[in-house]
Amino acid sequence: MNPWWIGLLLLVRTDVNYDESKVPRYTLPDPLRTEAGEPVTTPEIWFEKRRPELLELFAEHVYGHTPGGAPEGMRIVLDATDETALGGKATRKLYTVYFDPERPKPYMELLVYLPNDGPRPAPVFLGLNFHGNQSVHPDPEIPITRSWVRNVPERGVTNHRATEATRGMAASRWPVERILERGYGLATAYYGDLDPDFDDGFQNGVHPLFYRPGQSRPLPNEWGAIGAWAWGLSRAMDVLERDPDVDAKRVAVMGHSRLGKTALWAGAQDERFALVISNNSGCGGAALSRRRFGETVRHINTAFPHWFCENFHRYNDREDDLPVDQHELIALIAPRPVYIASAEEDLWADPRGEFLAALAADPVYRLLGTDGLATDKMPDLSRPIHSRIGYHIRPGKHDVTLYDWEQYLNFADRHLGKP
Ligand code: GTR
Repeated sequence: MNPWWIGLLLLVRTDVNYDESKVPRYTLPDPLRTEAGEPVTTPEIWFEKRRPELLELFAEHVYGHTPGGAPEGMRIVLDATDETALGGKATRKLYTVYFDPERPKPYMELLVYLPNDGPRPAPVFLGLNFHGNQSVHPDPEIPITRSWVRNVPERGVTNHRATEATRGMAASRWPVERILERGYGLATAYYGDLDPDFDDGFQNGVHPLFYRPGQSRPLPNEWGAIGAWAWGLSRAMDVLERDPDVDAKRVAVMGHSRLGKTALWAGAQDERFALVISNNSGCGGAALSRRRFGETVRHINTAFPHWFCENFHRYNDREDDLPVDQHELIALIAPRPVYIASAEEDLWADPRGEFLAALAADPVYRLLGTDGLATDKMPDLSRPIHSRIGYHIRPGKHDVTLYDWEQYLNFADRHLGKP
């Protein structure tokens, strides 16, 4: 029996702080000081010493270590090319990446649209999607994912298999025509091809590919789901690098929410990404963990025990003991352009904490000779800042909107060169 007040208690969670005056005092770790306490005063010390040290700390304590690079024998197959897609506006390429040379699974399907009107090779936005490639556009030629998907009863998805009715269900988050019109391509893959988003002890997805004899789950300091998704973005980059129609030096990696956390971690590790975009990524993404505003380390590790590495669970209610905080994740992207976007009503993701993390990454960007974040005050709603660290907060909820995309396109024009 479920007394009514349990429901009410769950609704008005008492363990979530949304009150700025209750944010505890905290001291952020200094990105410009090595673990041995030496100041980082030159780009050389940053790149040779501090950056590798921070990458190691994030791998060891937060996301887990990732096996390096592509698996031996990985195969990239171009299944189809259509130069008359979307009424002639686009060239559509369908790729499948087979990770295991012996077996058909796991694989990742990569959908690429390139503008027929734009320059070639084209700069490209790359992002993972939540419901299968067919969800990003009603285009009937996109294969419906055969991977495990989350149920969406309104679309007839009840047994974890995507249906025809899911075509274009996320189209509002992927303004494909607009992106093409601006001269960019779009590449996307389904995150569930890499690791289905539920806690199964890492038996499905790409993790088992890398188990050593006798190993049946990642060690406490080895990758969780976010690590696997980020690794998949790097494999998508492997594909884009080989596509002569893509300008691989101008690939922007973008993600929303848990996939925004993923985009940041991918961009931090893989310097081939020329630009990185975090859309409402929140806790474990762009937001400072030490603020404990909205979602906390405990909340996220409890609801999603498979996202981070096991070591990260040690920091539940012990944020001050973390050897890093999320501003240093942003700093790992320096001097490459990075964009942090928040939404006013998305308090769970702590918009102010996202802004403050961007600001605390600024000294690293400045050390490397860029303009960093061109303000030290949180901007008003819909007043985007497009310095090398970009930031905006827009009205509305946790989502990806056309407004967000317009900013990303403008930001990419500015920092990667207008196509
Ligand atoms: C929430 C989670 C957030 C965010 C979001 C999403 O439930 O608490 O950290 O990742 O899911 O990915 O949509």
